[in-house]
Amino acid sequence: MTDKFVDRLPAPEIAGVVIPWFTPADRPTPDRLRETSGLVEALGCQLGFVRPDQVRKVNPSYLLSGGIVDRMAADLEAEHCTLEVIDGALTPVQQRNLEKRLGMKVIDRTGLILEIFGLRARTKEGRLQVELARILYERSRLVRTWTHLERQRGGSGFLSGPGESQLEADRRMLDDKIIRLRRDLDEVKRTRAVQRAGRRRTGTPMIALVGYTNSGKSTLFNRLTGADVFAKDMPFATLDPTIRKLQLPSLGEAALIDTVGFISDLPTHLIDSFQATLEESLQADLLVHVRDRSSEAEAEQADDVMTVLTRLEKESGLPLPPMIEAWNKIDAMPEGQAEAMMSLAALETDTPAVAVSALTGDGIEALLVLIERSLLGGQQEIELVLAPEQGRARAWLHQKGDVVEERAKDDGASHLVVRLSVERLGQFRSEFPGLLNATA
Ligand SMILES: Nc1nc2c(ncn2[C@@H]2O[C@H](COP(=O)(O)OP(=O)(O)OP(=O)(O)O)[C@@H](O)[C@H]2O)c(=O)[nH]1
Ligand SMILES: [Mg+2]
Repeated sequence: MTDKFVDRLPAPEIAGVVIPWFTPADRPTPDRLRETSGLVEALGCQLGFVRPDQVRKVNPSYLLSGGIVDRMAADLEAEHCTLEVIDGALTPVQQRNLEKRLGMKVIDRTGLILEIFGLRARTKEGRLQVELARILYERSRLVRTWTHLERQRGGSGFLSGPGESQLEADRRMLDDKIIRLRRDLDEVKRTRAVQRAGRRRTGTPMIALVGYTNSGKSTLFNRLTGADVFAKDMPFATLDPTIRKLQLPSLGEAALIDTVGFISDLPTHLIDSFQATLEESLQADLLVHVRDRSSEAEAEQADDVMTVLTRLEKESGLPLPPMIEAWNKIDAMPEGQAEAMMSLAALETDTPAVAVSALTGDGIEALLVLIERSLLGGQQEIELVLAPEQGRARAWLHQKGDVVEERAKDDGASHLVVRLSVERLGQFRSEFPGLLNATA
């Protein structure tokens, strides 16, 4: 059962792609068509055809109406396609019915994104996360298939056919794998926490790039750090987080993180599995939201990014760090528009912004200045327990920080919640090493 997904698709496949839409509001834009084509190509497939199709009434067996499925079958044959991609969500039953009707493999948007992640994962952590996402996806399908079969057999009471026990066994096997993978991932998470603590101790501010896939995060990362990270015009070029040193004009050394991009309808299982990677960004002192201002779908993309971030914030319990925006790719705009974009960015007050081009280096100096200013202005709340003999640290915090809460514990220790500027926090860390980590 699971092997179906663990196996790579043999390349090159020729894919016929249908983007189902339901109401005028979700009619695919040219940008969405490009995004879908990019996803299919990122899988190493050739494009037979890409076509939006309106679903006026959902057909429970195929999602799409009989007429559309017939036309699809004809087009798939005419274009010599070997794979059908439905850029939407299929139930397991719909997927199986379509595969039977069309006589080829059918994958939906989640399946497509999981396949791409599978190709991109390079580090141990990346591979573990993708594997977990696949198995969670597979298991959710298994359960639904199973209940479906059960319903079909409904009323037969005690009947427990060989099919059902096989599915139960499959489910148990997947559960075992899930437990093993989560355990391995916990190990990775612990290693990361140790590395992070090391950076904290030295007081190095951490800055994370976040944004929609293909917005230019890696290009900006390379530009800012002089690194040579893989940046390419394709979705999910980056999967595993990379950290490099960055020199700020007056604060000196900082650490910059480049990480996986977001996409609309990011599969839930991927968010769950990539929690550790994504949370790395939430631990930063500052987020730089990289937006491709040359894209027509820019506003929706920014919304999608914020939706994922808010969800992560809720699930992890970690508050979102302060955020600024880098409005990227201004070189790809007509001159007048680029200038307008720059003035607009300067006026931005809610989330401070700078217009840049990661490609040409335009605006990079201004971005560095804004990063620095935001780090200095940023406040962070820390929570720690100080033993009675750590009176000097306590006095330091009272003098230089904003003590929000202080409680004396039975053993004479004090429990403190303190707000500090990022700069002060760095000073505290270097002056009193180990105090924050001990209670973190
Ligand atoms: N014209 C222009 N193109 C840019 C700019 N920045 C990045 N690009 C291009 O946009 C494409 C995607 O860039 P990446 O840096 O890989 O984007 P990313 O956000 O890291 O993408 P993922 O890792 O896939 O999420 C590449 O073809 C870049 O050359 C820019 O300022 N101007
Ligand atoms: Mg990248």
